[in-house]
Amino acid sequence: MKAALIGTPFSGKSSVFQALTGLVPGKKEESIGTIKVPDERVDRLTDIYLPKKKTYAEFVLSDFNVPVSKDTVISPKIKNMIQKTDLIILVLRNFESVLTVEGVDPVSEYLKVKEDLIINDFLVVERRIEREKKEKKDLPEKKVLQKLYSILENGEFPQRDFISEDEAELVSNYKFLSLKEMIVLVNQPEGQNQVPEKLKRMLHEDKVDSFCVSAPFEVELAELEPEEQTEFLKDYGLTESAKTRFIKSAYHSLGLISFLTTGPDEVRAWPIKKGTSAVVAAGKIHSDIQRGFIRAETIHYDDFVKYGSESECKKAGAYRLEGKEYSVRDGDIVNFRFNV
Ligand SMILES: Nc1nc2c(ncn2[C@@H]2O[C@H](COP(=O)(O)OP(=O)(O)OP(=O)(O)O)[C@@H](O)[C@H]2O)c(=O)[nH]1
Ligand SMILES: [Mg+2]
Repeated sequence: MKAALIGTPFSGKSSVFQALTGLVPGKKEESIGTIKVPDERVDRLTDIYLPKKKTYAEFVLSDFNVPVSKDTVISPKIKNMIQKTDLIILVLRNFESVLTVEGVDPVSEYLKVKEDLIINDFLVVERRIEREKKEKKDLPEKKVLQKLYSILENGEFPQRDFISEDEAELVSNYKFLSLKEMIVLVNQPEGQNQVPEKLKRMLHEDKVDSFCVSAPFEVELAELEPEEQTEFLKDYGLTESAKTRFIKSAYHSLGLISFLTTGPDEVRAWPIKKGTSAVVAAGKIHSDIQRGFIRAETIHYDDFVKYGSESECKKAGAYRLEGKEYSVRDGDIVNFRFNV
């Protein structure tokens, strides 16, 4: 899964990048880092299978170092980058900064970015509908475009449940920005642990997940050993790091779950969207496995722990042979049988 940081200049994007990945962004145009998703199921299965390698689910995070115009943070480069990502992380500045003459106004920052994302898509939809009229062609996605037109025209985000997955698929080529999942991080002084009320209400209405961070505090925290981190957080009345909150929020916003694979080579967690069928999940591992899919041998992690081994699971009836359409569950340990 890919995620990308956007926001006004000096809002703290690069500091957030450092806190989440542990890497200091360089001078390059794009800095890339990974965020591994801690998963005790992977740890426990690794202790049992002793594989050569263990691999957690991960997010690949991008931070951009490109000039942003005064009028919009969605410059052509940023737009291009958003189109390629699964998740936008918008950082809003809610602290006084000597680096800019702009005042502190996270609500306006949010509304401006929202407007820019929406206008961008509205113009694309409008142009496409106009062209279709001229060409007198009936586009298969016409209805979806008309739906989008009416929502975007009102300056609203198309809600996730407003178009079905099939409809979204029909317009996937357009790479609409306003259909991307987004999380808002409000960067504010340490000790202020609440998103300002007005902003919170707006984000709630827009179905956008949010939480606040103090980026410099989180950078310092990320440099500590895990045990020290717990103490440090407690001193500030917190229980979770920004990294932990980000992972939870990203899984929630993107509707993700993880399934697991085991073996002598690798124990691994794979992030997929809730509701993904077994055959599509197989394709995440390799296209050959999807193409030659026969069955998904499945044991749920909880059953594996309860009965202690694969053979005990079989005796207890907890070992299942699932077909292509089986909807993979969080914590399923899957072995795909395939033939190519
Ligand atoms: N007081 C305060 N300073 C912060 C906070 N977050 C970031 N800063 C400082 O603000 C400056 C800009 O932070 P960056 O993380 O570089 O912000 P950015 O959004 O990446 O900035 P650009 O990439 O230049 O647009 C740095 O000096 C940070 O140390 C904060 O929450 N409070
Ligand atoms: Mg930066």
